Amino acid sequence: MIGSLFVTGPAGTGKSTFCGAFKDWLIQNEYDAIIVNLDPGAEYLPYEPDIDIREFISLNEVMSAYSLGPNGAQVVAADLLLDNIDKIKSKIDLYDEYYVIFDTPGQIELFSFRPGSPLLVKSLADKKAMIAFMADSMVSQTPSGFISEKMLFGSVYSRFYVPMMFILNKIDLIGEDKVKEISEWEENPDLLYDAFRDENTDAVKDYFLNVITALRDSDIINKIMPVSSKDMFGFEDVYTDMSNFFEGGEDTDTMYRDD
Ligand SMILES: Nc1nc2c(ncn2[C@@H]2O[C@H](COP(=O)(O)OP(=O)(O)OP(=O)(O)O)[C@@H](O)[C@H]2O)c(=O)[nH]1
Ligand SMILES: [Mg+2]
Repeated sequence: MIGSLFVTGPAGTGKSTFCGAFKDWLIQNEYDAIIVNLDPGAEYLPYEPDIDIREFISLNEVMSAYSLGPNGAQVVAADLLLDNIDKIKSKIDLYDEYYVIFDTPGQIELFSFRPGSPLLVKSLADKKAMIAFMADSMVSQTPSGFISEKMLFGSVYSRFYVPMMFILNKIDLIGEDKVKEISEWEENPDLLYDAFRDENTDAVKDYFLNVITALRDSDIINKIMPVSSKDMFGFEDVYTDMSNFFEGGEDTDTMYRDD
């Protein structure tokens, strides 16, 4: 593999759609790419996975073997991923000069907040891992929504400590002016703070002011990538950031390298 891009984010933000569309974009631009589906509970995927965890783990079998409902079974299935690392890895090893895109479960906690999650990423990615955090534009268009997505982004970062991109997906739903406004919050967190204060006059302001300051000072507020997976918009920037990190071009603007 050239490198691995793990796509995570809250449920329904467009992770699977992004994986499929970004793979198509890479292939159209003559880069080789595969998708690995790591969601054992996926009933429908908007792409054909090249490697599929459902080949090794069946949610229905987990439910009956452990006498669990669907949510409990998802948690056990997420932990069972670790037992299947070697099988997935040996399949990935067949794709030498490929970008590997990992689609992860709908519930972000199943990918990010299980005890074995960091080991999973480390084992599958050979130190060449990036995380694409998918945020939904509809949520991020309010200051409080944007801050909450950034806090979640920081929370994921604290689990893996690999470079991350903040992808603002579904921008086709909010229009150019809103995208510009969100980008301005990113560039100037003081504007974000003012907008937040206008929105939440009753909020515990010191807490959020400190959060915004901490996010800014730690580079967690740094750069967003506006994308529409539906329209295949913004993929060039995602590719540039990803390839810069994997192939040692210019330093990536996103987060810290792990070497
Ligand atoms: N308008 C618009 N809709 C999108 C975009 N990307 C995804 N969607 C829609 O958002 C919905 C959820 O997309 P998915 O790709 O299944 O999202 P997901 O994050 O993989 O969802 P889970 O795995 O279930 O958490 C679908 O109806 C998609 O068609 C986009 O860029 N623009
Ligand atoms: Mg999905």
